[in-house]
Amino acid sequence: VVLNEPRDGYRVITLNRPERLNAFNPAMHAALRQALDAAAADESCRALILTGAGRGFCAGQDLSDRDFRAGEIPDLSATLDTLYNPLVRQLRDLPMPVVCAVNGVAAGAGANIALACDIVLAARSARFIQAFARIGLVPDSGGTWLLPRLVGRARARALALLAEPVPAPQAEAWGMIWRAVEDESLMAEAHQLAAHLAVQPTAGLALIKQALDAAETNDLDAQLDLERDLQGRAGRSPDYAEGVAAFLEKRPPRFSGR
Ligand code: LHQ
Repeated sequence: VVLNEPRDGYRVITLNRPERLNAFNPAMHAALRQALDAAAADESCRALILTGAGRGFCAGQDLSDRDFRAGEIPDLSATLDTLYNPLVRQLRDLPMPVVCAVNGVAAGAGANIALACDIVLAARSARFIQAFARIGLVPDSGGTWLLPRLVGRARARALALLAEPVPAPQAEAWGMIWRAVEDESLMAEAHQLAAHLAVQPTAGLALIKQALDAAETNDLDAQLDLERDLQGRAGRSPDYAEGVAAFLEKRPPRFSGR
């Protein structure tokens, strides 16, 4: 249900239940978590691409799953606690950049998991739907936190309350994603980006992610202190030494990722 393809310096993780537009069931959650764990444990893996098989990226929770059928009273808090929330935390805490290649519709939790990635590329024909309100639910997987930060309060409210689709070019114009690209070139662009990131100072990039995440809740004073601490660590890294040496010697750097 999840494909894990190693490339030179990075991995492509593909949600693979195309007949259900890659909707999440427990097996897909487990396989995705395992693929992310394996990537995090592999020092030679310095970037990730997350994408979907077939015409969709991810339609969120599989609503045909037995546990979510009408008639049984589901414990959705438990579902979030055990499946979606750990996934979002894991994505956010990965010590390498994650490029999301949104190949088609991203709905419900599928939209918010895409938006939780570091750099979001989307095919022009893709769309993002906060589908939750259509079925009486609340945007989850970090959506209520992330959306207002990405697109502002007014758009976040309307998107969540109306559950209207946002086409990828609109998402780019609003700053919800990095770029919308031609459908045919989506994967080529994602690979180019991941291959570039895979030879950058990975440990430094992980510190950048940490700083930007903390900035969402820190005040300026706390953030200045954090920048001081993280820069201290970055300054002791072999890749900083290599970056400066390469600059002074007017040659391309060879970063180890450490
Ligand atoms: C699906 C799904 C799907 C099953 C398409 N499930 N089959 C967290 C915690 C706990 C519980 C609940 O949820 C959550 C978080 C959530 O994610 S809640 C939101 C769940 N997702 C949705 O409400 C989206 C439901 N899907 C749709 O609205 C549409 O399918 C979209 C807009 C994504 C795509 O529309 P179309 O391009 O017209 O495709 P389609 O509707 O024809 O779907 C293709 C097939 O995929 C179809 O099956 P079929 O056998 O008829 O070909 C759909 O039933 C199936 N599918 N989404 N979430």
